[in-house]
Amino acid sequence: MVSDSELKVAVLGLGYIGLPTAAVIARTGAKVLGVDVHQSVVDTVNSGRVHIEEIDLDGLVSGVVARGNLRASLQIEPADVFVIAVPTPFGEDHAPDIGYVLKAATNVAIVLKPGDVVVLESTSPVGTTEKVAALLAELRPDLKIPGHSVGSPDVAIAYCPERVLPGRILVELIDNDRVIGGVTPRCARKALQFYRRFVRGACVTTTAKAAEMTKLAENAFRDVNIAFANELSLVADHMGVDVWEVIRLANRHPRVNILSPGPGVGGHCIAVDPWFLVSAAPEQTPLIRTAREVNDGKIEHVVARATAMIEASPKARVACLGLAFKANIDDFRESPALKVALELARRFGERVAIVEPYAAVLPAAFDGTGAALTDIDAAIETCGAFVVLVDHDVFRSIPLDERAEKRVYDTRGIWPDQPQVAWNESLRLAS
Ligand code: SAJ
Repeated sequence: MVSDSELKVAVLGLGYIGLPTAAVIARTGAKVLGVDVHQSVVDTVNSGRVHIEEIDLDGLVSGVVARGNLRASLQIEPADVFVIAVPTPFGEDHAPDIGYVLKAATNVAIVLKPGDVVVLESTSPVGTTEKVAALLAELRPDLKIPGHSVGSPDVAIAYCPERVLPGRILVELIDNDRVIGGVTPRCARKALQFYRRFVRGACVTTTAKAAEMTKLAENAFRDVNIAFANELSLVADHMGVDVWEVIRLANRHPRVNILSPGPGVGGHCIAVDPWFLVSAAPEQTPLIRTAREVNDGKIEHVVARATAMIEASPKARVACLGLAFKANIDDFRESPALKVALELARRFGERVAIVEPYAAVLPAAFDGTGAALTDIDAAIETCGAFVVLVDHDVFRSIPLDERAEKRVYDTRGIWPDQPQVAWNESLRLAS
């Protein structure tokens, strides 16, 4: 096995997963090349800076770039290990699009040589890693590709899903257990030797298909559980009961652990991945599909209740707190908070103040609505109504005396001490 400092790794895709992964591998002393299709990303990384917000990532990247262990390029180069971390979006019909994965594999094929290891980390429909192997076999008939040749194969191909939580990526990249699925058991063993270099958690080997489905199962599990909490919040709103109190009390049961309702489920993972299972096995997935629909439907419910509160306070300016898809991050992808705030901005225009400490300017979608980006102190001074959409720490820390007189619709339950006042009745009627 080559030493860490001799190892050459190419990471394809320098996004939320690829860049931290490349930096963590570079920290072991390996020579890492990050490959991305965007010149701006390549330039940013080569100057030692980052294009995404993630705790401690900027310091890590500037250090490994300065030491010459990480550099970025538009072009692939030969390496010992290739890690594919590109997006797998879905189309209008919720069918997954593995085009970027196949494009990355086509790139790898150009420089692949005997002894190399290829690992796919992108969340992918079951069977994708075998498609990657088939593509490599087609493009490189000179190499013995596992599953497509007899005798000992020249390269190893495996699937190892990322499992990191945005906001904790650098910690979880090291500490989380990893599931490593090989196209063959030998492939899994080769990939395991690579992950052992930087992962402290357990590395468990299996087949590529089982690893692919495991990743989808993890995110579908969370989606279904959040959908349960969101459905409870609909029932509680309908009944005029405080859902947060009910959940706190129910969770005192030793075998109950209800998650938190919110304005819906966002991000590029949990709101997307369950569809990969549904589209592959529609007849077998009524629960997973319904959970997706419940979580997406929560957005409309929140808009209706917020609208009722705003109409019941005709003179007040309204502050929408948060646009991010979850607390303490700058990621607005698939964000239910953004969708709700945008709809309220369209309905109530200049009355709406958007408070988002992680945004320097309002997203372009707000152009022409009349809503303005406002800081939290100005919002407290000028707004009479608050719609809490994201549980950022800075919102959570606002003491009661600064908001006791406000009308509040708190979709995240961050202010349990907020007085319940009569206008809540109008919210109940809207649900
Ligand atoms: N949410 C709730 N209520 C909760 C928990 C979350 O409404 O009780 C919402 C959040 O506000 C957010 C969405 O769900 O809008 C997703 O947030 P999250 O923190 O649950 O998950 P992600 O999308 O940031 O990361 C998930 C993680 N998967 C699991 O926890 C099973 C992470 O480990 C994965 O690596 C990541 O997806 C991914 O990349 O697949």
